[in-house]
Amino acid sequence: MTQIKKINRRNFIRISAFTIPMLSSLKTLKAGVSPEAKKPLVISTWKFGFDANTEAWEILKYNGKSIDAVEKGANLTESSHNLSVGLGALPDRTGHVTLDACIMDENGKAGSVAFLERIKHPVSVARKIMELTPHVMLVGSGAQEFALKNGFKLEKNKLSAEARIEYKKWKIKQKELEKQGNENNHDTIGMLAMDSAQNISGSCTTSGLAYKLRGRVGDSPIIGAGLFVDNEIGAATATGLGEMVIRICGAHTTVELMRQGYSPKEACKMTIERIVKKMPELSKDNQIGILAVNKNGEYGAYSIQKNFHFAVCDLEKGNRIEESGYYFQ
Ligand code: SD4
Repeated sequence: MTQIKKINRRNFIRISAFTIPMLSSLKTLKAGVSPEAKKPLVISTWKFGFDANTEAWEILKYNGKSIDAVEKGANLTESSHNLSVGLGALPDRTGHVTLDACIMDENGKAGSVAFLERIKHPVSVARKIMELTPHVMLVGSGAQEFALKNGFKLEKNKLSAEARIEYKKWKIKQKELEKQGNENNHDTIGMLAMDSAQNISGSCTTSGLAYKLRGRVGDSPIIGAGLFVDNEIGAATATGLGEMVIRICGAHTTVELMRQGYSPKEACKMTIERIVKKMPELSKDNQIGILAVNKNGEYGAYSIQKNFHFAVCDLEKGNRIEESGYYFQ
């Protein structure tokens, strides 16, 4: 039997407080290209997103395309001797670095690589897959073969000095370190950019979870999980324990919430709340951060735990680090 809920005064105020701003935001989103939109804009996960933004801004400030900005920005982090992104990162439990990445453009085209070894710029391989093949995703040796055929170099099969030290320590103290769920273990770079033509693109690149099982693939190369772009609405990207993000298609969910009229911050918050509700046990000790931007150039972020920083660069305030709101106060 259908139940019609009586709207009393209190309910009306509660509903209006949410729906009136939501409807007005929906109106502007549906209006398409708006001259008031804050553009260009680039936003990236974590503090190291600052340098990636600087690189991306060099493209955006000269009216370059968002797809070039998110590729070049992510490339910078991939070659920055980081322990979580690129070939200098921490390995899987067999001692091999395996990389995941994806990219998505304003036309909804996407490219992705997973379980890729010995190639320095997985996000650029993903872009080539997007542009040169009828496919979205290549993995493992097939992805490597494709990369080599398309001009990428096979790098040495060797851990960085820092990663080697950490891996040795991990092998000795495997048990305790496995339990660690802190900021240092969750450092994917996800980048979202809107260019002066108001077109949105995104990229995401990572070595995945440190000491993962060989062959494990996280959310970062999965379109809809680690990254999603819909140029009519906006884009979102995720970082943190990929298994949790995949289970709720985190980035796609966030974009769909923006399509319903929620602001980027509200959408990120609602996605995080859904993750916590569906996976309460995993949420206690793990971090997920979601970042989003909409077609008006508004951005937002939210995480499960404290300490999810991100970098934003726009014309008005330049490049800076901000911290998201978070669920467990
Ligand atoms: C993954 N989300 O592979 C990625 C990487 C990350 O904490 O952010 N790890 O699950």
